[in-house]
Amino acid sequence: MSATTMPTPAATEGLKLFELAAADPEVRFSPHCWKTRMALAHKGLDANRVPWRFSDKQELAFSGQGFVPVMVDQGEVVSDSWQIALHLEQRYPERPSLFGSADAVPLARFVNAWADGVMLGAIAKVILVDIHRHIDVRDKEYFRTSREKRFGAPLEAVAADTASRLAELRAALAPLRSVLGHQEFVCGASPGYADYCVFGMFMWARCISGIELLAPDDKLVPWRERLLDAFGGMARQAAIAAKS
Ligand SMILES: N[C@@H](CCC(=O)N[C@@H](CS)C(=O)NCC(=O)O)C(=O)O
Repeated sequence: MSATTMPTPAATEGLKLFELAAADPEVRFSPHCWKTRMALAHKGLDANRVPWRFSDKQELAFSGQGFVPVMVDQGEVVSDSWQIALHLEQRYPERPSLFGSADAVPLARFVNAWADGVMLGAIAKVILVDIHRHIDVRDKEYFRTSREKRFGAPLEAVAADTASRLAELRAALAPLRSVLGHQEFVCGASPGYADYCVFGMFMWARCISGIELLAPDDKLVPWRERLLDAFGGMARQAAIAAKS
């Protein structure tokens, strides 16, 4: 049985994962938290998943920083999705490998950096207003202020021209499209952590926005479908924010 056909496991005792939640606590939309969800499923693990909001910074004080995902594994605290992936690989070597081999870790690091550096900003420009609409009322002011500072303009102005923003995103995805024209997954014949770094970005948009990022005939669609179906359809079944 390959990693992705393994059924979604039951919650694993001793593993706790703090995940960003929308106003609806079932909607967990952070791209980085999705990388970790997929990594856990790949390892056949699950965690007690705790909803966290931007305004709950003090709840992460124990981790020494203020961003999610934060994972607690048998009392050991690990923050940052990349560090969590490395931790899971090291702590659970007998379970399916996230990277294939130690030699492949640097390349996965590049894919993660590409997803964070190129995809995240391009997708944000499409879905910022939807994120603001669906987050908890206590988070709205912080989100608006911090993101308007980051993008240098009001959220509505950044996301105003959806067609142009989508065209920019789709152009930026060309390298991914080229790779997936030759192979089933970024990692080759079966998915690995590099796939989850990219897929997490799509899950971010899927969970929080009604806007479809890809054209129906995009070569990336079949790859995304395969990952939505992985682990017993875990990602496909994830709660999404109610369209309004
Ligand atoms: N490099 C970090 C990034 C984590 C990150 O930016 N998390 C966001 C949620 S997607 C967050 O916690 N933001 C809190 C804030 O903006 O105050 C990782 O990969 O885990």
